[in-house]
Amino acid sequence: MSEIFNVEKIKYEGPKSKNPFAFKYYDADRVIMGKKMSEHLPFAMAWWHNLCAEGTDMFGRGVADKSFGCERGTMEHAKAKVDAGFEFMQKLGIEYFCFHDVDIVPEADDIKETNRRLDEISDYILEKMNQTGIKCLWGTANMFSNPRFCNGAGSSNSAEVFAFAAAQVKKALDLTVKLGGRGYVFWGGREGYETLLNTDVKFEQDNIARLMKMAVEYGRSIGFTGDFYIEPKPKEPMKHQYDFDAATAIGFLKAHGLDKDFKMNIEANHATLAGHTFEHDLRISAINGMLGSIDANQGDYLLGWDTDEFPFDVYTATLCMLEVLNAGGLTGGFNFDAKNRRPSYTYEDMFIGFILGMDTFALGLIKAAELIEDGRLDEFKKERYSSYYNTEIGQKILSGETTLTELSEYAEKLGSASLPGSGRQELLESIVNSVLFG
Ligand code: XUL
Ligand code: CO
Repeated sequence: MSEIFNVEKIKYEGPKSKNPFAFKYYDADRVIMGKKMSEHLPFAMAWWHNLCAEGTDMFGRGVADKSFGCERGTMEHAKAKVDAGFEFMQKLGIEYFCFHDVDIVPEADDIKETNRRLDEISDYILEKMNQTGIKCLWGTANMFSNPRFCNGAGSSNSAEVFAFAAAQVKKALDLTVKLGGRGYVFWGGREGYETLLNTDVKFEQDNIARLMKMAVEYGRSIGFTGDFYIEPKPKEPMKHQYDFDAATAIGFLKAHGLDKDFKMNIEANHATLAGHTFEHDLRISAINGMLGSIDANQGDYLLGWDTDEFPFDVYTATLCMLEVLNAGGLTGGFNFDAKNRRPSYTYEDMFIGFILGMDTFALGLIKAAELIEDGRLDEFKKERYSSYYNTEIGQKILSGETTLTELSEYAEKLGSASLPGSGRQELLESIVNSVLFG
């Protein structure tokens, strides 16, 4: 088959390389803390951004040509996207992909025809997977683009729309199992609301949980053993999205008894839109045993919406990888839910975007491992809480053997408390800098 991209396989050339089509830091076989980089970093290509999105925005149509020589909206085009995607992933050494149902086929007016197309294309994808060894990280259903989902999917006010959402989830689960996906994602899409004046929040949230429970039941019944994920996002497209952030989504899952089957898929740009750092949402997920997967991208400090940029911020990537390493890794992977800036519209830019993202996370991994080996951050944190371990009263608090009365007597005896130890934030920040740049 003739090649689509006029780019050679991307190789590791090291930090001194000036070749735009080479990795400077991502060296798949390099071992860091006992594991290969490629195992620490199961990277995935997002079908939607990479093979579908042409740079359309509110003010203008697409500038990137993703027709791959075919008429858009045809099955021939859908197959050309498969060819392009697999060539692209192979050339970059990307081992996984993620997809929505409607990324891989054009949606028909009748869902029966859409499902037939999905069967046809998934046979073709499976063939390519078997030829290349490339795997599926996760699948999902797009329940936000079709106008029927204008009031949400599981949270829709229409039972008919709810049924169509359920039908899509069922089919997307079938596809995910067929393609051996590691996980299945629920991104809230339009699960949220614009105004309380017309919204029964409890009714809508209970219905979302009903849909998720049915998904778990059905998924397990067809042999899906992977994790279900919620991908939290605070706003956009709806003003209020129910899965605001990791803490909110985890609370929702626990309240509905879904926490055993679900984990989080944390997207960097969603965390920052929620007013958190990326690493904050990773930590909240990890301490709840729910750090599953990552949508690797970044936002823009000056823009208040989801810009889905390829990650270049090494500082953030380092703090992210610190969370991931401390949590013992991901059961999912690192999906580049990222797109080129609109003026970077060529095939070459697609490769350069991935090289940037993969190198950024590779550097983050290298530096996070160095920070762990350095040990000063961990040591400081241990010392910071030491009064709970090396004083009698501290031990009693931890073991639950004390009471408000006893603590009150303790405080009264002392009369006034000394200040807690210094947080030394600036020192810790300078340690991070010296490990990054020293
Ligand atoms: C939207 C977003 C989605 C999910 C999958 O902001 O991140 O692409 O990752 O539906
Ligand atoms: Co995402």
